Amino acid sequence: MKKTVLITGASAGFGAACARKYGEQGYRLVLAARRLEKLAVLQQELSGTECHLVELDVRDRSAVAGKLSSLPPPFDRVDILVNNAGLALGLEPAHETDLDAWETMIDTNIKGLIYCTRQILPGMVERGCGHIVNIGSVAGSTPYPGSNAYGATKAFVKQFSCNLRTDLHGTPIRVTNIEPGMAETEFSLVRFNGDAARASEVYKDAQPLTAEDIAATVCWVTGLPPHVNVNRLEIMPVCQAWAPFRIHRQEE
Ligand code: NDP
Ligand code: 8X3
Repeated sequence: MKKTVLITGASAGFGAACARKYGEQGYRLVLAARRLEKLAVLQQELSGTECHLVELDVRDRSAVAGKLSSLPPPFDRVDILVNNAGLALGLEPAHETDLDAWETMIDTNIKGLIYCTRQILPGMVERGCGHIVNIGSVAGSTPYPGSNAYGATKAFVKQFSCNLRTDLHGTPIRVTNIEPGMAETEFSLVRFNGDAARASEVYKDAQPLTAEDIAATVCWVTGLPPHVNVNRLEIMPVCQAWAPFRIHRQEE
């Protein structure tokens, strides 16, 4: 039977690539994001795929509840939820950062993710079928300068994913946290507030992951036999690795 996948943040980057990949594989799609016009273009591109678009700001708790509880059949039976909507804002050190930016990241990456999960999960449990894929980040495990609140939101996603697994023990529902490293999408453009030159510096002379790499990973994880649960999957481009510890030495 045809399965339904709901992807948040489907208007760009990983989310749009997941939509294309699941579309190719014959899934029915529920695509959510704030930029409805981008979703409409994607829907046109995916002609032949059953698509339902939802203009949604995941930070808006009542909109999430209202819109995701009133999906028209057959889109209302969500088999796979890809909690992908998210962002980083800025790279300033904690003492210089904009508190609004921290709040936006917390509202989107943490609160948006739990609103969507809480809305979709009961139906999965009732039907005895479902997979929640959260898009975390290497930043949820590895600190780096300027990651402050962003990394902390992804650490939440990592632990929340594990805790969901423990609550769902005894049900067939699967939960996976995908933790990508550097990938070229609109991510840096958003992080640097539309500064395209600064965003492109991030990827200069490197070979970052692509959105398609992550979509292939998400589809692979959800396509595994139903008794297999990938708990966490960290994925980096070969050109990226961890930094050494930094020692601040006193001046002579
Ligand atoms: P993009 O900026 O390309 O895409 C982000 C998507 O999230 C867009 O579709 C955007 O849609 C959506 N989004 C942002 N805020 C909201 C909101 N309030 N409500 C609904 N949708 C929202 O970035 P990526 O594809 O790279 O990022 C996807 C996820 O992957 C994020 O969670 C990010 O933290 C994570 N990630 C990214 C990495 C990277 O290097 N690119 C690495 C590791 C993790 P719209 O603006 O239309 O609402
Ligand atoms: C996005 C990857 O390294 O910029 O989560 O934090 S990174």
